[in-house]
Amino acid sequence: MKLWYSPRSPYARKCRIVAIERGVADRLELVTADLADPKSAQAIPNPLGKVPALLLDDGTLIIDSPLIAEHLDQMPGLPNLVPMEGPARRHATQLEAIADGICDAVVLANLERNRRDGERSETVKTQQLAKVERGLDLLERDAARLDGPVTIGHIALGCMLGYHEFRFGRDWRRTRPRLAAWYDAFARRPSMQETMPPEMKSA
Ligand SMILES: N[C@@H](CCC(=O)N[C@@H](CS)C(=O)NCC(=O)O)C(=O)O
Repeated sequence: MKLWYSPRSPYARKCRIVAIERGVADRLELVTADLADPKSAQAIPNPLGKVPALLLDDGTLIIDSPLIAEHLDQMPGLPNLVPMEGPARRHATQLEAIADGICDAVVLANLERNRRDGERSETVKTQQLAKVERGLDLLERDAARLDGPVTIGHIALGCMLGYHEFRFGRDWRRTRPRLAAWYDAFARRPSMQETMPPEMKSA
């Protein structure tokens, strides 16, 4: 099966980490997409032109990172990352949803600030960054709940914090010491290191 990804995409990174953590990464053929190059973006089999996109050997297309992650989690491999049911599942998938939602806001705020003069909306950028701040505050308040076995929620959170810091710097840490400490420890995992784009390491 083939996974289209771009190295900086936090959603694609989440799927690659799931594959590594579950010991199924060797089953994935990685296809790099350059989202800034229309030709490369058009080659992504996702009609929405987004990564990640997973194409199974039988031609089935799976898009949207939570669904791709769940598919990778259901393959035979190391212990699961998406709990099957009950409060554990709700907690893991809610954490994934808030982390992905913050990522969406970071992506939009970054797009907005990079627009040309005259096209940029400070209002949109400010609104998106306010979502990021509120989301990070919630995660800081709930940081005690991050203890326990690694799930898809932790992986999504690690990818989001890495991407946010890459785009908007380390200021977020000032008022979120518990989240920052959690991230620093989590970022040392081999799967996080292996999937970290070089420009993120030096950011
Ligand atoms: N909800 C999607 C979001 C994927 C997404 O927005 N990917 C970005 C890269 S970080 C993308 O492909 N953007 C290109 C575009 O929107 O044209 C997921 O979780 O997979």
